[in-house]
Amino acid sequence: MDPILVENRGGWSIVTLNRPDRLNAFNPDMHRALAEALDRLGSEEDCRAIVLTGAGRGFCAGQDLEAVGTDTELDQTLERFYNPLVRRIRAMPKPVIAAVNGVAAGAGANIALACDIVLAARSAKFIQAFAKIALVPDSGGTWFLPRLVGEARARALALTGEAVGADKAADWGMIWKAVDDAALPVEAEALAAHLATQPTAALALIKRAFDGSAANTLDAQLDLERDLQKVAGALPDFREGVQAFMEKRPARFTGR
Ligand code: T3D
Repeated sequence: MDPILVENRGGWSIVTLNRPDRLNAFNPDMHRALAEALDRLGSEEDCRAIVLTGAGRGFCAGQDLEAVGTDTELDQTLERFYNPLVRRIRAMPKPVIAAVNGVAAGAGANIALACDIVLAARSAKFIQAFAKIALVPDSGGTWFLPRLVGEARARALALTGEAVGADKAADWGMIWKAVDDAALPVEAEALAAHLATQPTAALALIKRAFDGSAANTLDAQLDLERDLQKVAGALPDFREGVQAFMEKRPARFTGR
């Protein structure tokens, strides 16, 4: 069974973590297949949005604990697999939507939070499971969580490993939206299909602006916005957007 499934939906693609009997926990084969798929989709011009989801009843249970390394190897697993995965998602020059169809635990939760937009089925749960096995949250959890939900909630979630349901995650601002379970695929697909018609190169610049804001002062961020706007202003899609507005018609963006 392929650990990763990729379907091209015409303008956007859906990537499915596919080890359902292990709640899509990561082993090296799944890491390698996901890296290969994301690299390919990242450079495919006709793929303008990506949905990441899980097969079966879970999104991802993090590291496969049957395939876990020894104490001396854990840092290597992060260095080889998880850290590049988070960096790949953040640097992807098109939107990445997490469609969290069920439990997202450990690194599985934080990989979802690394995505640009997180939609979750109402029955899904986010669990910082690390402390329960005497590990430290990884895959960006200690960076994403305090920024999304604030330090008090982030610390408590990491220290207790308590599950957060999709509705509460949405109320707390950890994710964008919780939707009825049956509606998740429909909503995720509609969102991806919409984004695939939008000015992809400009959306990539928006991603860069937000990534910069995490570490920048206001002054530095104003400079970054200026620099990115210069790039955006030279894009064909900017000309098309303005022209469409003036002509009172929907824009026909090419993504360039
Ligand atoms: O290597 C490094 O560098 C370290 C990196 C660490 C990154 C991490 O992600 S550490 C955190 C690892 N993940 C966990 O600790 C979560 C473990 N799983 C759970 O706590 C629970 O399974 C869930 C809360 C996620 C779901 O619970 P539930 O009751 O819905 O399902 P279940 O019955 O526990 O699991 C279903 C099956 O999936 C079961 O197999 P079985 O009994 O039907 O044969 C279970 O063993 C398997 N499974 C679930 N999670 C994992 C797993 N198998 C291997 N690894 C898993 N992480």
